Amino acid sequence: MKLYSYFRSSAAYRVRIALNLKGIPYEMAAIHLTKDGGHNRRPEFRAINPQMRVPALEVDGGDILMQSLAIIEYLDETHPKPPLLPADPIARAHVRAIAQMIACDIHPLNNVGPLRYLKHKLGQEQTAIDAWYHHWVIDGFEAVEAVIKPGPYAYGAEVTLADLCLVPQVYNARRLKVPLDRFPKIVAADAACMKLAAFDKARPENQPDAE
Ligand SMILES: N[C@@H](CCC(=O)N[C@@H](CS)C(=O)NCC(=O)O)C(=O)O
Repeated sequence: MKLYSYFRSSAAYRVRIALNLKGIPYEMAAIHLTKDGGHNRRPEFRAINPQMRVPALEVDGGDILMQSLAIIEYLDETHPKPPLLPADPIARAHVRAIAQMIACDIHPLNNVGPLRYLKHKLGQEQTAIDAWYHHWVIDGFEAVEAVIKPGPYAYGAEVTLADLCLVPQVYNARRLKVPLDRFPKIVAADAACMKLAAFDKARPENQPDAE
């Protein structure tokens, strides 16, 4: 498999964790998201992913998959051990909800494209952009904090899809200096995950394209 990734991309980070947890070997193609206006906007990458975003995963047979949650569910279906969704349908729905609170509601507001638009098209100062970033992370984390059940992971005793979304979002929040002291459950679940080699190996700092 070949993963199109960028060390700081939290969506790619989710997929790196899944690949590591499943023990799936993969080749990495680094796509720089900021250099020269973003190498993801070049025609050759657009041909790979028309959305011009990472991650994209080329699977055996040549198909190219997009969207981290779809990729992770594909990996979970094709490599069921360890499962990333609980067996119980109610628990599955809760885990998917936590994942989507982060991937669909927090992350898109803080993504490279919208932040660049705020700066270059809407002429916002960096302080206003940082305030925007902090606001949406804190707003989203308040809800996530209310629903997660660390035990020690975000939804119980096993790592789930919820953790794969939570850990990269916490990494981003720390990088942008969002205070996390109001979110003890989030911090505890993140710390539990970071003790696992699969999460450690997926960290941005441990990627070949890290700067
Ligand atoms: N919903 C998508 C989000 C993918 C995404 O937006 N990736 C970001 C990096 S985290 C990206 O490639 N941004 C490039 C850009 O906006 O120019 C997923 O979960 O895969």
